Amino acid sequence: MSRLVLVLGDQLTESVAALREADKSRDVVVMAEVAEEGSYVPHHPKKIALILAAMRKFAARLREDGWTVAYSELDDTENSQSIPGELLRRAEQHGVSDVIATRPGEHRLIAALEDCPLKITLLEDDRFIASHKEFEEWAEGRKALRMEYFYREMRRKTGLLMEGDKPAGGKWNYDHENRKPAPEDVAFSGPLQFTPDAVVEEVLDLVERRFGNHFGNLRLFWFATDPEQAQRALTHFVTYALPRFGDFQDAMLADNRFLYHALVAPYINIGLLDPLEVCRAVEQAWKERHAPINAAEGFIRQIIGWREYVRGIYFLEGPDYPRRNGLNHQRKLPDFYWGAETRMRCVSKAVEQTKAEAYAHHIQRLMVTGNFALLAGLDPAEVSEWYLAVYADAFEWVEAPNVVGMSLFADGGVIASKPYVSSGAYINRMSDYCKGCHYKVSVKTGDGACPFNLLYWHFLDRHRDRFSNNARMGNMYRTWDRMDATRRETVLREADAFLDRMSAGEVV
Ligand code: FAD
Ligand code: DLZ
Ligand code: SF4
Repeated sequence: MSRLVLVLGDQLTESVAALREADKSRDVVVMAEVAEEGSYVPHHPKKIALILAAMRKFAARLREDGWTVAYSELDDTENSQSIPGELLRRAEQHGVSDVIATRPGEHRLIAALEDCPLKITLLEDDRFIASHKEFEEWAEGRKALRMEYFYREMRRKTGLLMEGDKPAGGKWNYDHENRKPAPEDVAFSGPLQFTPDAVVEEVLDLVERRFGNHFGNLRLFWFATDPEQAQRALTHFVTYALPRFGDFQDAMLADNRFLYHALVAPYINIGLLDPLEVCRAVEQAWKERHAPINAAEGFIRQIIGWREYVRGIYFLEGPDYPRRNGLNHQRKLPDFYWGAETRMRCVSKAVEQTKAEAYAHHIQRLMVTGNFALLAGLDPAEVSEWYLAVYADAFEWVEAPNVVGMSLFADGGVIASKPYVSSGAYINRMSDYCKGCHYKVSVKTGDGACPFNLLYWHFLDRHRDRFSNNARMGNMYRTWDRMDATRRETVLREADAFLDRMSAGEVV
């Protein structure tokens, strides 16, 4: 008896669990481009194009390799436009009722498959280093689930950057060597870019027609859309950018969108690159003395540490996690997140490049758009939806913990031990944004005061009950309390006025 084998748009590898379990000689692979997945949040057109182009190429490979593939194109008249709908249609067409699928990376889609009236077997997605069971065992009984300790377990498990049972170079973590401010010159011309071939061009036209109204520029489209291209993009990064990745990991430049970043997250997340192989390539560059330890460790930590850890948290915490609002923030997302004018140059530049590239690096996401959202008390659900929509690498299992947990502290401190908030001073130290800004980062109140400076104290003041006893925030509260009372009142009044103007739709 044959079965249907579901392969989703972020499961594009022959080694995905459902394909390993399937029988090429009799099972039917189901892949479906559907409007529901393209629009449950308004995904950036570049992200949709990446996924659909990579899906089409992957389906072609499977067919060449002897698989039977039932592939639904978005424009097919019979297309029911949802994943469960396409499974039902194919089940009827092929006279089967059994389906094997790799568990999706989003509770929404897992629930939809569980509700589908077919016999669906969900297999664990094992394209990760830690299984759910391993993560649960690690988390069991711990008071705090801090990434650093989990990361060490992953180093031991993989043997990456290990010398026997000791970390290479003598230290587990070179984080303090990853914080150089923005360099004058960047000696890397950016990620490898690919000219669209016929398959990609066809998808671009389709996406333009169907999702052209979504936020984001579709063209120039240059992403890799198959594993060979993605591998070349990785090699390009390791050769030309990795050696300086460590130093400038946290730096930001207004006119350089990529600095020394890898731009591989979209490829890893949809299955074009294997995370462990990516790490092995980076480790090899360190062994060959091509890259220093702070670069190799800094990069590998992001993948076997942060990436694995946030996935563990997403599934451990359960389906309500993405909707948490621990600080009860309710303010609506301002239009400047969707490209409307703002005078805050840091925010404007981060949004501008997000619109152009479906990309911003982690410090832009955390300390510019995320920091602002937290300081201004924006509704985490709206903020999270924005992140899920606008980044090419955004899938809920990785997006929600980073946004709801790490950036907005809306999970009540499961991920972060204190909120990532900063005044304008941090942004000024790590970037060149402030130089050309309408606001003055050195001005704390009055004309031209940087909004981050005002909102920083406003945040601390309105959450005093929650944070004043946090040992890591004591200094912040002591500084605030030492300010004279009139100054504190001015700061709070001006911060309120700024928020009111912003919420009224004025250009701020
Ligand atoms: P690099 O800076 O070159 O880093 C190397 C790799 O490490 C990345 O490719 C990625 O696979 C991994 N990585 C780095 N940081 C993280 C992290 N915090 N969590 C998981 N993986 C990480 N990453 C996503 O893949 N999808 C998201 O939706 C996403 N949303 C984010 C939202 C916020 C608020 C923040 C602060 C971070 C988010 N990240 C997300 C993590 C990080 O910003 C991106 O992985 C990174 O910017 C991708 O670009 P890159 O490939 O150039 O990464
Ligand atoms: C993100 C996305 C988009 C835009 N389109 C499709 C699609 O048409 N078909 C598909 O199978 N998958 C798509 N995806 C990826 C899914 O949304 C993703 O599998 C879930 O969010 C779980 O991570
Ligand atoms: Fe951003 Fe303030 Fe600097 Fe302007 S002055 S770029 S608002 S941090």
